[in-house]
Amino acid sequence: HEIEVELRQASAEGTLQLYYQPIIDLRTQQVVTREALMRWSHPTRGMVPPGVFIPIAEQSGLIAGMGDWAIAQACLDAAKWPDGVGVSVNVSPLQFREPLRLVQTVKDALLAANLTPGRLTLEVTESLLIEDNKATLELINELRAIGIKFALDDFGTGYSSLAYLSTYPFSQVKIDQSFSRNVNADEASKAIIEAVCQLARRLSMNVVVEGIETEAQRMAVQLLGAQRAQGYLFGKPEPVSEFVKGESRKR
Ligand code: G
Ligand code: G
Ligand code: MN
Ligand code: NA
Repeated sequence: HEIEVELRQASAEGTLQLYYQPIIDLRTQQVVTREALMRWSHPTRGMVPPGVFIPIAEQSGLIAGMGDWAIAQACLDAAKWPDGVGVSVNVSPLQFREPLRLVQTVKDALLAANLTPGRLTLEVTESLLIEDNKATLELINELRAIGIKFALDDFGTGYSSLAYLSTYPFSQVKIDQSFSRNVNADEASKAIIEAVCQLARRLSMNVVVEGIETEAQRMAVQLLGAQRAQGYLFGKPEPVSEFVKGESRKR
C-alpha cells in the first residue's frame, strides 16, 4: 500500500520517465521505431521495474493517468526525431475499458505534438484479445481510422491464437524474446519464428523479433524471414538525453 501512495505521488509530481529502445530494420540497419518503456526512479528504492509498478498501477486505477501521460510524452518526444522514426507505446487492457478517454488521449497527444498519426503505434498484448468482445475491435478500428497503428506484443507467450492475427488489424507482430534466446540451439524456436514470419507476410504485417542480444541471433532471425528486430545488440532502453547525445556524436 505504501508503494501505491508513492506511485500516486510520483505520477502526480511528474517524476516518472520514459526510456526508449530502438527497433531496427534488419535490411537497412536503420532505426524505424522506438518503444517507450516507463521507468520509476524511486528516491530510496532505486529503479523500480515496470513489472512491479505497472500491476500496482492497474490495481489502483493509477494506470489511466499514467497511460495518458505515456502517450502524450511519447508523441512529444517522437516529434523531435527524424520523420522516418516512429514511436510505440505499451497500452494496458484497462485503458481499453475507457474507450472515449483513450480516443481523446490519442487525438490530444497527436495534436499537441503535431505528430503525423502514422508515426504512433500502440502495443497491446493477447490478454486484451482473450476477452474477444466487439468493443475491442471497434475501438481498435476507431483508432486506426485516426491513422495510428497497432502491434501485438509478446506473441508466443500466451494463447497465441492465430485467429487474433486475422481478426484484428495489426500492422506489426512482436515475437517474444523467449524464441530468439534459443534460436540457434532449438529447432522448435526456429520453426516458430519462420512460420510466424511467413504468416505475417501473407497478412501484410511486419514482424519484430524481440530480445536479440548476439550477432548470431541477429543473423539467424534474418535468415528465418524477420524484417525487424529489437534487443540489447542494437540498444538498451535509454532516456532521450542518452540517445540524442549518441546521435550528435555520430554526426
Ligand atoms: O523493459 P521492461 O522491464 O521495461 O518492461 C517490462 C514490461 O513492462 C514490458 O513488457 C511492458 O509490458 C511493461 N511496460 C513498460 N512500460 C509500460 C507502459 O508505459 N505501459 C504499460 N501498460 N506497460 C508498460
Ligand atoms: O513490452 P515488452 O514486454 O516487449 O517489453 C520488453 C522488455 O524486454 C523490457 O523489459 C526490456 O527491457 C526487455 N528487453 C529488451 N531487449 C532485451 C534483450 O535483448 N534482452 C533481454 N533479456 N531483455 C530485453
Ligand atoms: Mn512492448
Ligand atoms: Na514483448
